[in-house]
Amino acid sequence: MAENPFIDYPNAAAVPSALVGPSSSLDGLRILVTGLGVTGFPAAVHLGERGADVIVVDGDDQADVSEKAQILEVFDVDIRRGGEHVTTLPNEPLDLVVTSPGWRPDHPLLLAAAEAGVPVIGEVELAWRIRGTNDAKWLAITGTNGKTTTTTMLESMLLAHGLKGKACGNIGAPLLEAVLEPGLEVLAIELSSFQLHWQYSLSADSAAVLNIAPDHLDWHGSADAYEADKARIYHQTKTACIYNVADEVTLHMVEDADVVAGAKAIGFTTGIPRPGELGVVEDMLVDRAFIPQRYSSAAELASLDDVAAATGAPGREPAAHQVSNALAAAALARSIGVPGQAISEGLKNHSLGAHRMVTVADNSGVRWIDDSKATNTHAANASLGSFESIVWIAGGLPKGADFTSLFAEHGHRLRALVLIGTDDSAFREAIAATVPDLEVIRIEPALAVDSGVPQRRGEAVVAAAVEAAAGVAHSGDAVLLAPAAASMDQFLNYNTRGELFTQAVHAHLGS
Ligand code: UMA
Repeated sequence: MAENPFIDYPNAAAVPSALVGPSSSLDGLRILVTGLGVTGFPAAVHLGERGADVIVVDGDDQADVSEKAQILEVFDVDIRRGGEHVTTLPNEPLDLVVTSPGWRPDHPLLLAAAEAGVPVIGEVELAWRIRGTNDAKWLAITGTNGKTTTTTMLESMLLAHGLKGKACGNIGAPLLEAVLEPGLEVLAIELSSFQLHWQYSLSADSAAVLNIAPDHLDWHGSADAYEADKARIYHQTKTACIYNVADEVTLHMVEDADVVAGAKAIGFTTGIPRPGELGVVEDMLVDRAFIPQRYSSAAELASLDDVAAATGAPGREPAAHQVSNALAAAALARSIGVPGQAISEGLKNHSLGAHRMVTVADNSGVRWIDDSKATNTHAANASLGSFESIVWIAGGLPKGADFTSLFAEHGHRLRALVLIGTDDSAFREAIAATVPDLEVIRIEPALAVDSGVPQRRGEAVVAAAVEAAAGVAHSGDAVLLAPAAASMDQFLNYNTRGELFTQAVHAHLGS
């Protein structure tokens, strides 16, 4: 288990004290926001609106930001775009840096901030400090996989109980906007390890870590550092720290966490639960944690059929990882008193998001599956385990991952590998070590650099991958886009990668 992560923030105490609550004046504060994306834009608007002198920097000077610029202009926010603005700090003196999650801690600009003694925080820290427009409860979710599904399941359960709940955070709806939205009663917050890295005073009502497998090693530097950042979610939890009984790392995180007195450790398991856990008995999800009679009985919450319906597989047996996700969501909901009936209703009303094991086409016995959301080996492992014979489309930004165990476990089901991605070396090494005879079709990367700026040209790559897959697939095969890697080397994000794949499949089939 990694060291306590709350020791390496020498500058945390230097965060300006004016930054408390949603409305105090920030006049006179100079704040640098790194990134003009989903996180940086609302941060710059909010800080500018409160009177701070805000500079926003972004290395990309190609994206169309005209609408954002128009709004930021109202608050005199100074926007500086292009490589030359992100190599070091601006010349102006600074009181604070608010960074976007995609910026690595070893980014030269963030290293320069540390060197200059300027405190750096992320959006979660900022949102925690300024909360107060609503009095919403914070239910926080992290883990390597299943975060988004668990977050939307939780939101659905809250809504089924008549609560004004909202899914936000890494899911794509900025947390900062959610804390400023009047009337919200509960926030279902998906948090990534990147976001957790830059926060240190969050005190969620309840928090869950779903599972831990190595991911984002390039960003964090090591598996220990990744784990330590994930563990931050439990810091100062007030009501329930929810962990996965099957993943003891998550239990150790709870044991090591510094929580508010009275907070309980609650496990979830796809087996029969012990007191203090949620789990499965026959075909029912049950609660032996949040009921007074937990030592003698269990409360029924929902059925496995409800989980199947919630995950796009009505009438079938739900996948084990989806049962886990549903139990984690149920535990968070139960921790604030949501009744069993709303857990069941919430699951029935829920549908899976796009690019998660979506059957795009079923033609001449070949199923075309979009699981572009499988951006790491852990997710791809679950995906590959779902089919008997596969033409696998994989590759992208490997994020320091080792693919050996994927090939060792699933090599026998692979008819061929269609390899996309600008850097295929980690895949090549894994194949050489495990399934050297596997047919590999390499698709030429399409990343081009114009005037020093990378242009993502994934469309041609995906079209070529689909043609190649069609050439080797037999009836009974699944052609599976489950890249086991991030998309950003050739695509804007995994959504774009999945959409382009879907279009290419339809174009190929003429459907
Ligand atoms: N940028 C630079 N230099 C850098 C990195 C980024 O100039 O070194 C610029 C980019 O050009 C961009 C801006 O900074 O214009 C912000 O980019 P960002 O990558 O920090 O992303 P945001 O648009 O702020 O979106 C982030 C999350 N992105 C990442 O963590 C990479 C979104 O999660 C999240 O939905 C959003 O905040 C709201 O919270 C996406 C994601 O891929 C879906 N998350 C990873 C995952 O789920 O695995 C963690």
